[in-house]
Amino acid sequence: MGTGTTIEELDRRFAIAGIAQVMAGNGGLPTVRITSPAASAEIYLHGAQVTSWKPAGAEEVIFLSEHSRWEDGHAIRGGIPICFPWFRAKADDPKAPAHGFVRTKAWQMESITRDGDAVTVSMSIGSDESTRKWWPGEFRLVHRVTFGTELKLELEVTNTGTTSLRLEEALHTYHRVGHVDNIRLRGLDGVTYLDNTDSNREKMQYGDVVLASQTDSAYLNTRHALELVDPELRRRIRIVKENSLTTVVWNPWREGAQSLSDLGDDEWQQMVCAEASNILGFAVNLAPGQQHTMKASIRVADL
Ligand code: TA6
Repeated sequence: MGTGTTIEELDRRFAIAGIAQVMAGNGGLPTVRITSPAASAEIYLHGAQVTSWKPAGAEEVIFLSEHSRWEDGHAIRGGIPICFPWFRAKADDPKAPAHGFVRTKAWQMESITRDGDAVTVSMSIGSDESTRKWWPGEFRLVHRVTFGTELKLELEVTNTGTTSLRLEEALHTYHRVGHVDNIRLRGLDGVTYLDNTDSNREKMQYGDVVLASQTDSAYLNTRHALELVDPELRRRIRIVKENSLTTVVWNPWREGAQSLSDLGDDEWQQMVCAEASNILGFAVNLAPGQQHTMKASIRVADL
């Protein structure tokens, strides 16, 4: 259903009584609010961005900044932004929006379905005049998210054109943590990474990732699952991914947070980004008509 559709029409068309409702969220932006026996959650049409997931009996898993902007043309700070079709700055065009153009605009609602207590929301976006301004690719992108005792994300891209595409992608997940000083990220031991805080120098990870300063690391050629161990929130977050060969770990720390107007000066302490992705030398090449789906799933367990 088109982006010009009113929230009332979207709700009439897609809502599932008592389980999933389309309503005006922050900034009046259309959002799907889910309240099922398995989880409560929220996903905005703006960027098809998950902004909350709380499995029954557990605390909020996703970090969302209280200083986020909620308007067309701007990215939501927190949640799970989708970076596509490039990551960070566009290599050949510094004026292009960071992390691509799909996180700053409204997607189309495709469907809301229920399977037991799990609810799946699908949204899509495709190439048009506004995307061709930055990138010639013809594409259709679908974000399919299942909210239940597990959070499952699928980012499916189809090359709808007649020429091959080379694209980068990331599910830029902001995890809410007790305190970033005390967490450990397992699953990257022995993996090579590029340190973006040190001129992308190539380094080797030894043991768990422990954050003690600004961190912006791209782990290369890794399919490994991650485990985020959080002693303060007494939980482990298991992140499993598919068709993803890079993992980015990011925290701006104090100094980086001060340069971000949409992140509170102390909020960096309650977040860490762990991003299933395909970036840099692991960008995806897609022939005409071809489709590629990157998947990630998140599960919470007690420590
Ligand atoms: O994922 C890490 C990163 O690429 C960092 O380089 C940093 O820029 C971060 O994303 C946030 O980017 P944003 O454009 O959302 O401010």
